This record gives sequence, structure tokens and C-alpha cells, in this order.
Amino acid sequence: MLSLPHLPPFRSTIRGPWLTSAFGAVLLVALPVITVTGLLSYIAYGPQFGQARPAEVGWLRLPSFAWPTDPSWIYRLNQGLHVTLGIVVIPLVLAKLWSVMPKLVQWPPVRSPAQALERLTVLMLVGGVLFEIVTGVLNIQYDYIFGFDFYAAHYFGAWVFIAGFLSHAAIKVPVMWRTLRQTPLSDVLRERNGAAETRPDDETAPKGISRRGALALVAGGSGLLAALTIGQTVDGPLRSTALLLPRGRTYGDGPNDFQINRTAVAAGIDPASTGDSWRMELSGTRAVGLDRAALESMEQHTAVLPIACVEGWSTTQEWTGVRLRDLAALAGVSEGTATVSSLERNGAFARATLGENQVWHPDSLLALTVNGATLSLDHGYPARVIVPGLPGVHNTKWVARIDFVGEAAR
Ligand SMILES: Nc1nc2c(c(=O)[nH]1)N[C@H]1C(S)=C(S)[C@@H](COP(=O)(O)O)O[C@H]1N2
Ligand SMILES: [Mo]
Repeated sequence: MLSLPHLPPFRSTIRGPWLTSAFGAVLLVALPVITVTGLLSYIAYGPQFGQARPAEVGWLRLPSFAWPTDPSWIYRLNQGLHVTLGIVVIPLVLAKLWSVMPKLVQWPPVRSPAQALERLTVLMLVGGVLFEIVTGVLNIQYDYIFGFDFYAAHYFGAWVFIAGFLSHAAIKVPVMWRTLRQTPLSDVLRERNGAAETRPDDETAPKGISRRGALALVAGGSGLLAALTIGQTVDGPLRSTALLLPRGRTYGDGPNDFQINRTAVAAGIDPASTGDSWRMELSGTRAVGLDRAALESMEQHTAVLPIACVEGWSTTQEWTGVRLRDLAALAGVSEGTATVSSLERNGAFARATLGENQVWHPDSLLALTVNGATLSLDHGYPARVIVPGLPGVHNTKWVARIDFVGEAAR
């Protein structure tokens, strides 16, 4: 095998099948968790209501089901796993790429049709994983800065990755298994820096750190990323440790001091439209208009519920307001779904359809206050939706109307 003369030599005594297999084994567990939680998040958005993103996915359509409302932290857990693990695997992915680098750049690139096919699966795997990491990280750091739709890119990129991952795993897992059984982890953990390795790829390469050192380096990198990320999901005092994410800031004082992604100004909400003239319209089997005083005079209910964003951050607060099912009854409806629309004119998240289990859950609220204080404008004043287990994006702020679709109440 020739190597490209102008490329760095990629020489190391520790690069070899064992490290590749060790990194591979961890990724073999972590990547499916990240993938499955990603696909579940797509389903949580409600493809059956045409509001999962992207809406048109052809034969890559996922089965849809009523996303659960219990436990209320289900989406929080899902996205916490997806985003935190997605960040934590970055050092592992890079280390695994490093461990096979000479193979990736081998020359000539292809020697047989079977090998061409294998290399295509590796290209899909490596391209897919890097694309998903880059789009995902950019999205949580900068909120939809793309010239293209983040959701579409991340969704279709995921399928390229999945195809590459499954075929690569099918080919390589037996080799990985054999390699790891030949040299147990406990042996590797006894290696010292500069020691001669048991199975070096390149015996004349300069002696550097041991495989134990490489494992520690990668574990340390992943651990550091975890420590700097997890606070955004766990919330509470840990939130200030989420240094890598733009979510550790404060948002003013008092009960309304918690995470705001999109302010009223950013959403183009005219404060005048939320004042005394604000009326919320309900439709069902009859039309009803309610101002804030009318809503306040209805039976109030309090629930401690998280808002959990697709970006992985979440925050749990105590919300008080009117049950959605009481509003449905006012509109003369006794079952079915509801579509909530915001005062916001043309934002991507100005409207959301809720499934029947979500509308009728006793903790599903049109919230008027949070932590005992009137909602701030940025948190959705005069009224916002809060539903257990619902992706954050569908907890519509600045509600203007709710259309109930279902059977007439008898
Ligand atoms: N009308 C409206 N409601 C909205 C949004 C929005 O942009 N417009 N953002 C949603 C998103 S993405 C989340 S995660 C939650 C919490 O967002 P916040 O931090 O902006 O309050 O509100 C949701 N409600
Ligand atoms: Mo969100």
C-alpha cells in the first residue's frame, strides 16, 4: 500500500485495532441512543398533525403515536439525552477517526468492488456523524442561523448516518468483539507512557502516550463536555455550569427570571395588542371571546411543569391558569384535538396542534401566572400554553385563539 507523500505520516505506536474497537464499542451504545431520541423527538412534534419538521419526508416517514403526557419530564429526558450525549461523543468520534486515519486516506482509495461498497458505507457514516454534530451544535448555539432548514438537514442527515452506521456495524462488530476479547481492558489500563505496545501498527513510530493515556484523554474530554453541558437540562443551581451553552444567563429578577429563547420583541409582538384590548377567541361548537379578567374569574389550577426545548435546555416552573379542558367545555366540545394560535403573525412557532391526550390532561393549562406572578411579556403574557411532556416549541406564547375540533358536549 502506498501512502500519499505530502500527507503527514499519521504514525503512532498506539494506533491499532484495539483502540479503534474500544472507541467503537462505546459509540456502538451511545450513537443508537442519540439516534433513537432524535427520531422520538420528531414524533413528539406530531407528524400526524402535519407539524413535525420537515413535514414532507416521503418514504422516510416515521410511525406516529400520541406522545405521552406522563411523566411530564419525558421530553425533557429525551432531549437531555439527545443533546448532552450528542455533545459528549464528540471527543470519541474524533478519537475513533484518528485511530483509523491511515485507512481513511489510503492510496489508491479503492481496490475492489466490495471494498468500494465498504468505503461508501464509511463515507456515509463519517459524513453523516460529522454533519449531524455540526448542524446540531450550530443550532443549539445560534438558533437557526442556517440558509437552509435545520430540521430538514438534521433529519435527512440522520438517515444517511443511520444507513452508514447499520452497515458499518454489521461488517465490523465481529472484528471489534474479537479484538477486545484478545486484550482485556484491564491489561491496557496497566500500560505506561512510552512503553512498547503489544500490537503496534508501526513499530518504528516514535513512542508517545500509552493506550491507557489515550483512553484517559478521551474520557477526560467527554467528561469535561458533559460537565459544561448537563446544567442546561438539569436546571436549578447547576444551570450556571452550562458554560458551553448560551443558557446560563439571567433574564431579570423575580419569578419570571428563567430561560427565554425568543423575546416578545424578536417575535414582533406589539405590546399594545396584549393590553386591555386583548381578547382570546375560542371556537368549537360555539364561539366564545374571553378577556384576561374573564379568564382570571374561571377556576384556576396550578401545576409544576417543565418547558423542555428541542435544543436540550429545560426549566421547571410553577404555572397557574385555566385548564384547557375547561376552555374546551366552554366552547362546547367534549373530546378531540385543539389548535392554538399566537398573536405572533408569521413566526415558525406561531401555531401548534395538541393531541387529545394533551388537551384533556388535568395539568394542561392556559397559564396566566408563573411562580405566583403575572407572566412577563417575554414569557407569553397575557396567556401561554403549558402541557406536560410537550416539546417546548408547542407551548405557544401570546395566545390569541384556540380552535377545538371534536365532539359536541352533551
Ligand atoms: N408564539 C410563540 N410561542 C413560542 C415560541 C415562539 O417562538 N413563538 N417559542 C417556543 C419555544 S421554541 C420554546 S422552547 C418555548 C419556550 O421558549 P422561550 O424560552 O422563548 O419562552 O416557547 C415556545 N413558544
Ligand atoms: Mo424551543
